Amino acid sequence: MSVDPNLLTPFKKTPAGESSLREISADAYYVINEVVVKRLGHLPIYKGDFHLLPPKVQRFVAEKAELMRPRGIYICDGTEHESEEIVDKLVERGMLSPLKAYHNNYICRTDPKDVARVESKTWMVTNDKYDTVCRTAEGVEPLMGHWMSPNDLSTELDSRFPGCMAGRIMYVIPFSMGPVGGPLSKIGVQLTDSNYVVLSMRIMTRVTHEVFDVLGNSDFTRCIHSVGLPRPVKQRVINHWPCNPDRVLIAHRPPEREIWSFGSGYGGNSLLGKKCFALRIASNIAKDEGWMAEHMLIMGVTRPCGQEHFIAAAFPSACGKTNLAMLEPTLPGWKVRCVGDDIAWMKFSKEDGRLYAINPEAGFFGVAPGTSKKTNPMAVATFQANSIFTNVAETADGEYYWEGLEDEVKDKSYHPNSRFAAPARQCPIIHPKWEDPQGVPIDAIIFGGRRPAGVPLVFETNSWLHGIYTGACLKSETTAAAEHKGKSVMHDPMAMRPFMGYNFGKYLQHWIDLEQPGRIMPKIYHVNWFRKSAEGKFLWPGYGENIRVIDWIIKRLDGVEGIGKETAIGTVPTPESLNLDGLDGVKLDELMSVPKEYWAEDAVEVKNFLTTQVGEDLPAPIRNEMEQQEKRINDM
Ligand code: TSX
Ligand code: MN
Repeated sequence: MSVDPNLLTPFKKTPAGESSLREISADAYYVINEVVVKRLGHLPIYKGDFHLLPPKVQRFVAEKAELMRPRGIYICDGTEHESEEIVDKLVERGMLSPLKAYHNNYICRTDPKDVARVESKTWMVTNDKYDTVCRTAEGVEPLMGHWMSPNDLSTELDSRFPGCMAGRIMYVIPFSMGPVGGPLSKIGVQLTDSNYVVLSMRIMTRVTHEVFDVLGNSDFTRCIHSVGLPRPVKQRVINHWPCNPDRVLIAHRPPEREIWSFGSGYGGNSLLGKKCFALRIASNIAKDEGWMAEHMLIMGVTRPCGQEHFIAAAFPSACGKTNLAMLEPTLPGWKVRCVGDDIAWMKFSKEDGRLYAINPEAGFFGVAPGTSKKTNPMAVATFQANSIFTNVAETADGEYYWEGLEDEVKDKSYHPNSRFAAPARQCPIIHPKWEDPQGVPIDAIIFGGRRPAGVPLVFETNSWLHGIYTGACLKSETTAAAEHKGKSVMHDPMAMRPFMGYNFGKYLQHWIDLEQPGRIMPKIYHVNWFRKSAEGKFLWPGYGENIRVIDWIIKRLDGVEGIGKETAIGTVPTPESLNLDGLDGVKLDELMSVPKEYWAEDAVEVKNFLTTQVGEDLPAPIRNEMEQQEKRINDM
């Protein structure tokens, strides 16, 4: 069956900003309802009952089907049968192959041109440019946020989406970020022509028709995704992975709660619930509604005495966030349980004034290389079944392979950004409250980065405001792999640089505004597992030993006296206060030192960064924190 071409109107661009791709308004809908349904009537519905969708979802689906002209519609329901049906089809086609050493694990290889998030093609679309980016100094390219005008978006969409699903099935994925119906949760509906995306969304989000029942009063985020390769395909499809790398576009319309993604089937480009929705769009919703959408893990830490604390932590990439979220403590009697490894949605309770956090995701989409029984046994246990591996290598025995695994296998090709997608519920140390719709109460927020020099293992910030300032100054060492620039320390404010949904100055102001009478503000810390000696050796063993740092943090939360030494940047542990039982050779002085020369130079660099990048948008209280800290450093 195919679409009757006579029923397809050529796509018309509307003037001045309003893309004609806008969904039909509720008022206008009844007029054209018949037309839309008639058009849809010629489209086979491969699964699901269109008429059972809530009217606003019907309008969304019908309008976008008319635009993208798929050969049929498949309404996902999240059942096991659905997953089997799609997996079988993909295995038959060669897009997926079973990893025979495990139960229900599959491997998938992408087109080598489609292997990572594409920041340069990711845009926020707002009428006012300065709703997206800061008023940077003249000639300075904004580092956070990438703005496109609504008019330009119309042009870009009009040249990509009409007819882009020709010959393909359009999958309708109803999903919830957070437990379905929970007070902190949000609904999305993603349209996609990629069944890999369907399978991945089923792991990473909660895909179910139940979301339609809770759509009554609330709205949903509209997610439109296409691999951008209508049939008949003119290019060669590599690895059975359709994509259109030259035409990639990922655009967000925060006021409309809408996401358009074209040309890539990979990760954050195509699993729109994750970075696009749960961070970029959600941070906008959070600002409007008074809560927080952050790039943070959530962990529960239980001390030998049985008391538990919850910690949220933000790190730039390549700092081992997933490893920390599933930490195996080396100190006896301690227990860590994982609530989430990437994103935290947090809101202050009106009842007890504490900050409650949920993990909006349902799975882990982790970097595979470096993940092993040694570095993260709990992650390894999590992906033994029902997982999808993308761009990893496969051994002759039907096992996954990448660097860092126990057995060294040569000549196996995996990509450095290869990934596992695994259901969170399979994690042996997943927290019993990980799906509590109310969330868990956060006692401390940790920022961190890869800082080879100058930055102590841990320090406590002086106040909520000083903590925000410290988060705004977050930096981390990166390997500029492709450019062969070697390693360099880059700014990644709040670990949100690639995920900022709006003007970073306004984001900082939002954090400031969160401090209100009656609220119990979490204490804010900064950690650095990656400080090196003059000889280039790591000064801290890291991994499971990091529990010793968390022990100190919790003692500080408890108000234990005499364990902190004030410095210009915050409070570091006194030498005796860090539990080093059974650890030899840690050079504590070197690890904890706050060198004046380093921080004086850093103060200048940071001031330059905040002045040129945030400019007038930098809230006065943060500017004040910056000036106070510079003074303290100069007085050292
Ligand atoms: O994840 C890491 N964490 C956090 C763990 C809970 N990694 C890996 C980062 C890449 C994703 C680390 N690497 C950590 C760390 O705490 N620390 C280091 C640096 C390091 C590497 C090797 C050693 C020590 C430190 N090896 C020995 O000391 C023998
Ligand atoms: Mn992340």
